[in-house]
Formats: sequence, structure tokens, C-alpha cells
Amino acid sequence: MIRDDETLNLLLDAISRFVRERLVPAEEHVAQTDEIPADIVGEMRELGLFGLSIPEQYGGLGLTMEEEVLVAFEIARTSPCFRSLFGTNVGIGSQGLIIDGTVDQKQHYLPRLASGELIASFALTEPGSGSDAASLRTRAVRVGDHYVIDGTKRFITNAPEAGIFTVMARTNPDIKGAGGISAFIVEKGTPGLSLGKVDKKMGQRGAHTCDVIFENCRVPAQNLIGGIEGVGFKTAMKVLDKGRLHIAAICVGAAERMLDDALRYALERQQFGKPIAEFQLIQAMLADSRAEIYAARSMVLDAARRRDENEDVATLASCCKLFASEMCGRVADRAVQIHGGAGYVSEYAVERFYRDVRLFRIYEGTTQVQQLVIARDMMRNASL
Ligand code: COS
Repeated sequence: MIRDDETLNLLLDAISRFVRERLVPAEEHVAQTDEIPADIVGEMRELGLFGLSIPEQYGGLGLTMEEEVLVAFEIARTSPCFRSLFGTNVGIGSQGLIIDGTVDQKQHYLPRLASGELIASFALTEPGSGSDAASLRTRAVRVGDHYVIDGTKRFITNAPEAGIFTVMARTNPDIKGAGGISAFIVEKGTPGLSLGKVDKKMGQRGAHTCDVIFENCRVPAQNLIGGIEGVGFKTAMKVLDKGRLHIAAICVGAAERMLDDALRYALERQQFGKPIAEFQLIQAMLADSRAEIYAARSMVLDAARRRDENEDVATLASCCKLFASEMCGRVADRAVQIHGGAGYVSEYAVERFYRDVRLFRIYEGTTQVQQLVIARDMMRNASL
């Protein structure tokens, strides 16, 4: 649902220019230093990137899902670490509050998330609970007007930068599955909250993850999202529905970038007396990539539009995440192949992208979790 074409196009143009002129030239520096320079973070704030999906009344741009995926297509044409910094504010870090938070909670946190003054992280995964998210063991025990949280969260994106954490914890130990889980906002600096050492990842340098550890961490009861116990797992799943669509859009943008790089290389690189792009086996890789990107782009736009029409898109979001992330992996592989030996050395961005995009098939639900969500939905709706 595009509300205002002209304003949206101005935003898309500004982001596209920012990506080309500021982010792409900084990619290699960020990969070397593992840090995004402060001036670039400042420009991201000015562009409104931290508040893309936060309602206008709280200082965000209030983009519809369709508008958001169009932005994601553009922003993903550079290292995914840039998106990752504001991605948790746009997606999984803030959406729990937006979807299920009380008015007071929204008023308290959303304006600072929208401006980028505050970074939000989403703390669901644990050492013993990844795909089986409902088995999480972090506990939150009510004591007077506080909850006392104990447990460890793992691989938490932006945790080193975060000012607040959306934390899923078990408030009812008698309910082993989803129904015993509640969602909380926990602020950085709360006594009993500490961080592990930053993870050494395969790629996405510049984006940071680490453990988040809760030891006797007292959180005010008013930080229970929505003020209701036992619905935290559903909050997390609703957050992930939207997040999966967003990541699918990021996969499309990243694949477009890799294909652009591969095409340029194929047009320049000469073998057997002509550009390698003139060989049909190279053309097949280019063409398959082009077709698959187009399919993923179309899926993502369709699902985003349906979400804007208030359709339940849980299954479609999984279809998009499944197809787009696997597609992105295939495009990365072909892009390296087209570059040949040059694709294996870091002189070319494709070597870095190949490692960076591997994560897309894993986080916010692995490909296998998406398959499970889709197949379960088919079985539920099957008429025998
Ligand atoms: N929206 C709203 N509610 C949802 C939902 C959704 N998308 N998906 C599930 N629910 C509800 C169900 O309706 C059910 O509610 P009732 O008990 O009232 O019927 C409850 O949540 C439990 O759902 P379900 O029984 O399907 O849960 P499972 O434990 O079987 O797990 C999967 C479901 C595997 C899909 C879930 O654990 C999952 O998505 N895992 C991956 C987690 C993930 O993506 N981690 C990435 C880390 S975060 S970056």
C-alpha cells in the first residue's frame, strides 16, 4: 500500500544515493575494522532509517510493509552489516512494543528508537533453545512490583550496542511450552544484566552479536509487554512474521547487488579472446539468477501488500524467507563462480558477500523452520 508515491520516491532516491555514495565505498573499511564509522551512523539517523516502521506519532516514518520492503531492496545493495545496525529498531527489537505494547510503553521507548538514540535487541534464542523457541528456559519470577529474570540469551544481534532488549522469559514454570512465556523490555544498565564477549562470526563484520546474561536481574513489572503474562511467545512469533518478510526483501537486494557485480565482471573479463559474458554457460548463471531474483521480488511485494491489507501472512512470510534466502545463497554461489579465482579472494566484494549472506538462511528462523511453518499450515487447512 503506497500512500504517497512522490514522498516515497524521494526517500528511495535518497537511500539509493546514500548506498552508492557513502556505504559501498565504506564496505571494505568496515569489514577490516569491524566498526561502522560514527559519521555514517549519524547520516543513517538523519535519513530516518532507525524509524522506518515506527508509527509517525512516535517520530518514525510509519512506512507500510510494501514501502518498507522497497526500502529494504535498496539498502541491501551494500554490506548487510549497515542494515543490521538499524534493522533491529525497524524489526524484531521494536515490533514487540509496536504490536503488543501498552500506550505508556510505546510513548516511553518508541520516539528514542525512531531517532536512533536507542538501539533495541530481540532476545529469544538461548544456548539450549534455537529453532524450538518455545522450550526456552530463561525464568522471570514475580516478586512484588518487579520480575526477577535469570537465564542466558545467545547470538543476540546488536546486543553490544543495545539500550533495550525485548526478552522472552518463562513466567509460568508449570507450562512447559509457549503458553508459559512472557515478553519484557529490559534496559541496559539494569543490575544483573551483563554481556558475553562479542561472537567471532563467519561474515557480517560490523554487525555484532553476543550472549546476554541475566542473573537475579530485577525488572519493573510495568516492563511486561502489554501488561499480560503468557502471551510473549505469540508476540515473538508475530514479530518474526514481519521480520521474515523484511529479511526476504534484504535477500533480494543483496542478490541484485551480487548479480550486478558478477555481470560487470563477466562483461570485462576476457578469456578465449572475448568477454566471458559471451559464453552461454556464463549466461545461464546470469539468467537463472535474474529470473530467481525476479520471482523472489514479486513474492515479497505480494506478501507485503497482503500484510498491508491486514491478511494473516505468517505462512507467506515463511514462503518468502525460505525462497528468497535460498535464492540469495544460489546467486552468491554463482556470482563467485563467474568471478572464478578472483571470486575467492577478498579483492572483490563477492567473496565477502558470499560469507555475509550465508546468515540469511539461518537467522529469524532457519530454512527448515520455514518449511515446518508452511507444511503445518498446509496440513491444518487440508480438506480430506
Ligand atoms: N502469530 C501468532 N501466533 C502464533 C504464530 C504466529 N505467527 N505462530 C504460532 N503462534 C501461536 C500458536 O497459535 C500457538 O498458540 P495456541 O497455543 O494458543 O494455539 C502458540 O503460538 C504456539 O505455537 P506452536 O504450537 O506452533 O509452537 P511450536 O512450539 O510448535 O513452534 C515454531 C513453532 C517452530 C514455528 C517456532 O518455535 C519458531 O518459529 N521457531 C524458530 C524461532 C526463530 O525464528 N528463531 C530465530 C531467532 S530470533 S532472530
